[in-house]
Amino acid sequence: MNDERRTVAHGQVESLDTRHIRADFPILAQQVNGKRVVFLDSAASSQKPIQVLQAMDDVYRCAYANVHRGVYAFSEAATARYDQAREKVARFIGAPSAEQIVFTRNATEALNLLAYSYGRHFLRPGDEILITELEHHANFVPWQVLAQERGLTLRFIPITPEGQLDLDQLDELLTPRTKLVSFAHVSNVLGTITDPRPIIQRARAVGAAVIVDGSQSVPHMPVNVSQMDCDFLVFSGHKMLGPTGIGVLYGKRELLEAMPPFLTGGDMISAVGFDGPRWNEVPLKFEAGTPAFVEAIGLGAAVDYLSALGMEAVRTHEREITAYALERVSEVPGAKIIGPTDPQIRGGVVTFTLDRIHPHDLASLLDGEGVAIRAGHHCAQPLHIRLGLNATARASFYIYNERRDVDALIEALYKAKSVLKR
Ligand code: 7TS
Repeated sequence: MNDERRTVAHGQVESLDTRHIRADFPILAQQVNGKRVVFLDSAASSQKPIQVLQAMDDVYRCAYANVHRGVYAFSEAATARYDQAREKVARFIGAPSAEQIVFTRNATEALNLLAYSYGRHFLRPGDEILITELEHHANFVPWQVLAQERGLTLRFIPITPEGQLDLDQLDELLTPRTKLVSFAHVSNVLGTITDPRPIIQRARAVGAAVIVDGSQSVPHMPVNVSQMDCDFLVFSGHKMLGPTGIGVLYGKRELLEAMPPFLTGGDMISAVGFDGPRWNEVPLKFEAGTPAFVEAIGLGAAVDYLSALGMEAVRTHEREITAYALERVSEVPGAKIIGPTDPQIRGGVVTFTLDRIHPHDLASLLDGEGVAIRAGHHCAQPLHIRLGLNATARASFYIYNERRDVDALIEALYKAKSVLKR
């Protein structure tokens, strides 16, 4: 695997060799309802290659014992693999050091950690937090709760009719009271890719810390925290070929060091006496209890897999397939694409409505054809309120999807229309 463009069997040039990639994903070889699996819901969670399954299986079979405890061989082997996984993740996102990678359960837990630890420690009544109208609930609810609890003001960057952040409003929204700015690098509904740098620079000018929600960007495109210069970045392992139960919080070292712990207990202390505890060094200060180290090792294998493909090639592949899907879906009578139609600023999600067919009915009918899409508000209800829609249908793509998956989606959409006589 490398990032060169290849000519595949049917003479088409593609950036990724999807035929070989698909052979690494056992689940894609199955049939659903007697049909070839067309999995178009990777924005919710991706499928897993055998390399990730094997890395975890191997720890359980050959190197399993609790980490950071034993002086015996199994514990040392598991600890070494766990530490390596942290280093791989750090390199993958361009973090200056592995100590700046805190393992969490998922992006949601990473954002809650920030709300509890950073938010409750550094924010004062009257301070302002700036988020956007397009956030996933994971980057919405923790700030609503914090604002209510601490007397803070929550403000929102609006979206334009095309579904981009309206940055013309930024100067007005950023005030000397703004202490925190948090936004999705890529929207899980609109697919909008937001260039984080201008927001980070302007937030920095008013002294606000910046959190980037990389849940939909880190799996799909090159992301470098050092170039971006964000204060924090969060993402989930399960959306990037890794297992469930493992996520990441990257933070600037001085901020992580200044923040109090989130959860307390074993592993996160350096010593405990009857007079109280002393905290462990970063990142262990934020990792109370036995960590999900087998899952972290699985994430390390996922990072290896993606790095071997090359994240530029992953992005190019998704841009191509998204462009094709945008074109094909928009040709279906009654279909309306939600979000930017320019594939340059759109990640691998195509969200749409189909005239007079409820997205849930559509998703069920598509399932009958072996096509898995997501329907609903995609945990972005405020955005749907803003769009004036209750629900939308969403097809999302990853490294194993091919143009024929889009063709199958289109065929299934026409079939659904004829079944429902719409
Ligand atoms: N932020 C964004 C932008 C997301 O898309 C998601 C999950 C999260 C945060 C939360 O991730 P978690 O792993 O902590 O749950 N998005 C979706 C989705 O679009 N469909 O299902 C989950």
